[in-house]
Amino acid sequence: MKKLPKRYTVTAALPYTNGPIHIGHLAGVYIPADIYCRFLRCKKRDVIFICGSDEHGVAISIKAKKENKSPQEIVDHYDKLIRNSFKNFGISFDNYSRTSLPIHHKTAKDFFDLLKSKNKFFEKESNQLFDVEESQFLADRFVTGTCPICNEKDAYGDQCESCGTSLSPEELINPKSTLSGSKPVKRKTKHWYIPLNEYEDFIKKWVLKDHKNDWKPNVYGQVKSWIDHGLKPRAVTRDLDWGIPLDTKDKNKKVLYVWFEAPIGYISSTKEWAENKNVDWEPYWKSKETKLVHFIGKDNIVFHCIIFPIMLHSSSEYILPENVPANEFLNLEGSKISTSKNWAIWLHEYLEEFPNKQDELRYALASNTPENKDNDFTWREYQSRNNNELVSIFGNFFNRILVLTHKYYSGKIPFAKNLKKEDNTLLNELKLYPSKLEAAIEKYSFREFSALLMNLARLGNKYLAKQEPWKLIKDNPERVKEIIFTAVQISAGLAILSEPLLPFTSVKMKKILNLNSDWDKISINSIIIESGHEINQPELLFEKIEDEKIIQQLKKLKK
Ligand code: B3M
Ligand code: ZN
Repeated sequence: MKKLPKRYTVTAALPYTNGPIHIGHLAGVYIPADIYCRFLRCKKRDVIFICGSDEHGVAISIKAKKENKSPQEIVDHYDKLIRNSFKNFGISFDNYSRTSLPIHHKTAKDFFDLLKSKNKFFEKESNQLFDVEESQFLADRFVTGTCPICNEKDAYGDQCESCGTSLSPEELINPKSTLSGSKPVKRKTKHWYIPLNEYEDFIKKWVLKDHKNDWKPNVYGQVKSWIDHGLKPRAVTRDLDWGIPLDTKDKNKKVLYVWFEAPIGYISSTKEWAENKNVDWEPYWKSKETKLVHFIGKDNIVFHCIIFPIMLHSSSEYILPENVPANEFLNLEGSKISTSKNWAIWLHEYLEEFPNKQDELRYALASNTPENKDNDFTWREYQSRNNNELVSIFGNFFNRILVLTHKYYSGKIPFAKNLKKEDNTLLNELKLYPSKLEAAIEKYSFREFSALLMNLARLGNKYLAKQEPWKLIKDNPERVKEIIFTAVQISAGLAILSEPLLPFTSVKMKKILNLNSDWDKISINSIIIESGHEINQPELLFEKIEDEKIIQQLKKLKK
């Protein structure tokens, strides 16, 4: 039996504060991470769930320019919007910070100085792309061109989003400034570089050997293809006026590259959390007894599986991530989600149009998580997941049992004299669910988690349909007591085991059942609720979503 980690540090990708959160972010990163952390809390593990806003980077400067606002105004607006929509949706971060805060500027600068003091960087003067009209050096999203690896038309100066390769501006074919559209010239400038090429053996051993079997194939495959292409030195500074200044005194606007400092944002957010809790942050990032897991989308794999681990490794003070279960992309109604084309379902808008239906979306997205390949969200499928599964199976089973308990026994769980074979078969099946669900989580398979939970409700439904207690109540009331007693245990199991995936519904169910939850108890004894226990009045857990609601959403999207 593998020794359990003493504590868990779980991070979710820091969203850029240049736009709202959409369902693609939720499906790929935040719901999986939230299910994982809620599950660990159900198991009473020591876990911190860390995130925050990623507030630097060229994308924010571009947005500011476009809206004729300052970058600070842009990040303040979206940080608030994003923070609120995560909170309303039940993404249970232990801390949500932001990289424009002083604590992050200091933490990132200290990290840079630590590596510099260990001679982990080298400084080099080179010819960089420069936009004369804007008198601005061009890096990252300030420059676009054809990707030299996959020929994608609009690759960026730091990364090609379609093949994921990390690039440098001078590698782009036919580069063009995204500020003025002009053809860039070359200008001399000095930058600090991290020689990633010197760490190829380290990455080969750590990823390609040590994590060959426990990292997801899509992640392992991408890292392997980078290694095969060979790692190159990467600039960790930029000539920009928005970012973390390298040296606050000198005015030539050298800042830390956003992808150098953003992952350090996980550490600053942990420090902020620890300060608020008055505990020590270091064990969560420096102790070998800590399991570090990064939840990200596939376009962030190179930064979380190669660059940031090399930074952590070369500091010789920090631990490395145990796993980076990156998911693929979620498409919407057959097309790629696009912020610029407004082809997205924004989280804050969803909550306005479907108030209190967080779990309905969580369930639809988790059941469809793009775990190993891109997947498609359709409103029709969302409706059928809700109507045919949450309403007709899960909610219907839970409600019928409680209505019968009130009808026959005025809300008191009946005493069952002797359970029959089919009752015990069902109860033994219930006992297996905690470990079945745990196995799915350990594989970061949230689709499986979601399907298993619905299966348990199906078992309950099937049992009720077969036993038909409503037909026996006159002639065989004793048998009905046994049936209701057995079925109530399934309801209680669902209330407890649904917490990671359906947190809002789980709270409702436990309230109705008057139940405290203990995840691990179920695998020992599936009699969760004793006879005589009083339950409260039932309320419907889910309601049907009508066609016109879906048609309205499709119209809105196509507009
Ligand atoms: N801000 C997410 C993105 O690519 C990026 C993640 C940073 S995690 C340190 O949208
Ligand atoms: Zn490419």
